[in-house]
Amino acid sequence: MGRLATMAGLMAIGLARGALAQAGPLDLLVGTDPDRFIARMTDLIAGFGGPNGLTADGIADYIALERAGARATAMRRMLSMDLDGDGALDRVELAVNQRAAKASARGRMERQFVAADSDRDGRVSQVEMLADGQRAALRALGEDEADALRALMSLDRDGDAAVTRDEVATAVLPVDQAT
Ligand SMILES: [Ca+2]
Ligand SMILES: [Ca+2]
Repeated sequence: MGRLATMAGLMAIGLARGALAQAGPLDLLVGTDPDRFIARMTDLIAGFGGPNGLTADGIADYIALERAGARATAMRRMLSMDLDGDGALDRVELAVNQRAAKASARGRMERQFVAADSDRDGRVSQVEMLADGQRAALRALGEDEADALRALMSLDRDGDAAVTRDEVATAVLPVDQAT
């Protein structure tokens, strides 16, 4: 998308907004497509909301679960190469795994090993593996996005500490489309 198109998109969003007139952390979630945002929020409320809607605890659970999933995926990938089961990955183990892998995967395995081996001793220790997993978790759901998700609570118009789909829609759609 070119600069002009981006500007036009941002202006359209600005015009389309109801209560959410101020720029803020939520902009990251709303992006240029309020309908997509509302669909995502509807799923989030259905999955993590309580009887009255999505609470701060529900948002925290969602953030933690998304990050845990990404962390587990990264750590599982490393642990599946740990042939002697000591919880760490060394160069010999990496080489055996690379020989068994497709040629196209070998470079990626090398890159991931080097990225995880923070102290450059040729071994990914348990501590380094966990740290690598934490980095993967933050790549999957970064602090900016977490801040934006937490800012959803600012849409709680009736002050019951829970955000409903209607409150989300009211915030991002013109008044006549928000029901
Ligand atoms: Ca090992
Ligand atoms: Ca190391």
